[in-house]
Amino acid sequence: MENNKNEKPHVLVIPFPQSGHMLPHLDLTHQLLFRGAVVTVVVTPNNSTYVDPLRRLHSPENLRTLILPFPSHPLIPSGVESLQQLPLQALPHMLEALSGLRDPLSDWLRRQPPSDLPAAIVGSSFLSPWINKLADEFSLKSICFLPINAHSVATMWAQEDRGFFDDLESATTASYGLVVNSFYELETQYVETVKAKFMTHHRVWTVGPLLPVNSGVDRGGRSSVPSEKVTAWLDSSGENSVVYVGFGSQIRLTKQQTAALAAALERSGVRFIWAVRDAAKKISGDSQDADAGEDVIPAGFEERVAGKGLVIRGWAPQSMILNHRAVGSYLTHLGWGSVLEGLVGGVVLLAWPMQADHFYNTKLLVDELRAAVRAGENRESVPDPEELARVLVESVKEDLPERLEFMKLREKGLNAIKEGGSSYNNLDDLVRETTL
Ligand code: AWU
Repeated sequence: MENNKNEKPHVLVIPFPQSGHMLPHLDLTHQLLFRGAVVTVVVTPNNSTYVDPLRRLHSPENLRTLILPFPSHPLIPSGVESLQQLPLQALPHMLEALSGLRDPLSDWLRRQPPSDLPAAIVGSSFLSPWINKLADEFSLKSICFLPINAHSVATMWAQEDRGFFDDLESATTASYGLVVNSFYELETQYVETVKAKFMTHHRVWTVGPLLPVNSGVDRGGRSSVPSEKVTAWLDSSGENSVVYVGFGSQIRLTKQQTAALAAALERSGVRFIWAVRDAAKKISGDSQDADAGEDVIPAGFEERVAGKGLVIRGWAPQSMILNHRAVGSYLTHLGWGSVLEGLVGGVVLLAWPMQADHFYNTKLLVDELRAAVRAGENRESVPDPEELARVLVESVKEDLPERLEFMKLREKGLNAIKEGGSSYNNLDDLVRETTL
């Protein structure tokens, strides 16, 4: 992407602090920098480490970080600056708190010399109600980023009365454009629907699968198990023989679900890595019973599966695991970032949808494209260990029909991000749009 020497577009990036949003948003930022943009990333202090992988790749002249204090909120414990540390019910409080960034950002923009003002903001759609106003105040383009696919956008935006999501959706449709972490060849008709029915213009850019800037061991956080131990364990496993079990950065299983999953893993006899999230912090007035969290793995389980299974409590080097040749399938909630990591890693997805877009991702991948296997129902369901064990055993078989279908999608996705591919070209177009 050729840029006029002194015409490097300056983009203000404002991500939403939750791994499923922040990680792909920073992977997008890498693509903007790679195409010659200057970027200022806005984070709060405890989220600054997310930018480290980018700092290792780009000069401070091109990649700047604006660290602003996290705006306090009565229902968010102090020190908490990311939604994944809280139950999902805290989302409205988090959105309300983050709207407190508007004034300090307005002051910062007012202090910038005109030559250094950004031309556009690429902000999280979740923050678009106030980002749009900030952009208008300084005549900047407000471009929204969502880490989900167009099928989910079209489905969710067609629904009525989605509470506070209605504000986010109407602000996003009123913005200059929408960027989604998907690829045109995966869901052509849904991309066209979002353009025609919601955004009512062509500026919907599919830019994925966004490759992790750092698919290394500390992507999104320090691995709770030494990475060399995870790698050695995988290296000692046969090709496509391991099932990776993980439900993203937000979901925690109940004790009953954990027990059923443990029983299924034990019965199946498959080799597995199981990432178990630590317990969420309580928000005041939270009536939710204690989440599963760490140490609810049934007593004796790890001893009984020693050699066959590896339990990682806390943060797992998920992207590295999914890219390892030994991993053949992934029991997942179908959070979209995780789906794309499974796609790039070439593993079969076993769908146990839990919230939000997971159900629409299941409809797309399992029902429509027959490229994934259903393995669980929802946030409350407790799987039958016998049935789940059967699904786990089947999932590591080479000739599984869903594997063959998913590999075809993988091919399309990798072509989309190659030079000349649809996502590659959309990223070029997006950077051009931030200069005009
Ligand atoms: P993922 O897409 O799984 O997202 P979630 O964390 O589930 O959060 C949005 O993301 C979805 O639309 C929402 O429904 C919600 C949200 N990770 C890791 O490296 N180690 C771990 O132990 C756990 C997670 C990484 C993982 C991925 C990200 C989670 C998009 O689901 O590799 O990059 O965290 O993304």
